[in-house]
Amino acid sequence: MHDTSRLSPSELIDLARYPILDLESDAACALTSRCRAQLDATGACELPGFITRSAVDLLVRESDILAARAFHSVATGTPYLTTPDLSLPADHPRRIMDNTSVGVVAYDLFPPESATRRLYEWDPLMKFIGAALHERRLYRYADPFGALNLAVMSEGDRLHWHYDMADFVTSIALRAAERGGDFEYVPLIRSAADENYPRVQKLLLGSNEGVVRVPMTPGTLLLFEGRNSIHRVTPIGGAITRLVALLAYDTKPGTRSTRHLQMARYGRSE
Ligand SMILES: O=C(O)CCC(=O)C(=O)O
Ligand SMILES: [Fe+2]
Repeated sequence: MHDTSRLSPSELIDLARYPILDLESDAACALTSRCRAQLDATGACELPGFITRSAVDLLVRESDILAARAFHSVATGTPYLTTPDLSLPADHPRRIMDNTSVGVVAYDLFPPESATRRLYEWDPLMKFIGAALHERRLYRYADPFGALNLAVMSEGDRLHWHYDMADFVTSIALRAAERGGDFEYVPLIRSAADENYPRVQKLLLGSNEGVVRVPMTPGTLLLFEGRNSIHRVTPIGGAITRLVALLAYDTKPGTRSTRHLQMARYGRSE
């Protein structure tokens, strides 16, 4: 049998479909320009089957072991991840609170031989993602906990509607829950110039208008610009935990989290 722990990161990726090794090649240029067009149109780019089926099995096996080390937190907050503004009416989006409940394995708990970790630390993947995101030079997060996360979501867990603080997030879907656990978003619902509160309020009060659902398909790499596209993960049902790897890159070096955010997400800080 093949010793899967020795696989190089390139062997985890379907390179025939996603020829990322030579970014100058015509095939890679066609792929990255397709990604950029999708990101411009919707703030998201889905790459189904990016990780091969057998590699997904390997990543799930190691994630199932790592999941035991997840820190579980429950937090109540607004979509803006700031404290509610009590000077506003009670049904204003900046006052509407909801619960997020999630387990997270921090980067420092991934052993060096972890295939997920080796994929995250592999430069060709980072260079491809940079090219797909408008040719930007990328750096891995400098945060010892936040650079790579395994999100572990069990029955009742969910992420409420929110915007991200980072410009973009890269996720790899590893295993779907029996029910729920769908990633839903409203493409570019706000911009730097317009918060679009009436539309956000309708969404928070239950409207489905404009909501796009990304089916949880193991092996999909998702590039997502979450600063202006509000998103959530619907509540998990059933006994199978939802597993997603979250790979954090930034356009500048040295980005770290605050002590406060580390405590909230990982239950410990440096
Ligand atoms: O688990 C996911 O699919 C999305 C995670 C997310 O939105 C976040 O961590 O901010
Ligand atoms: Fe998010």
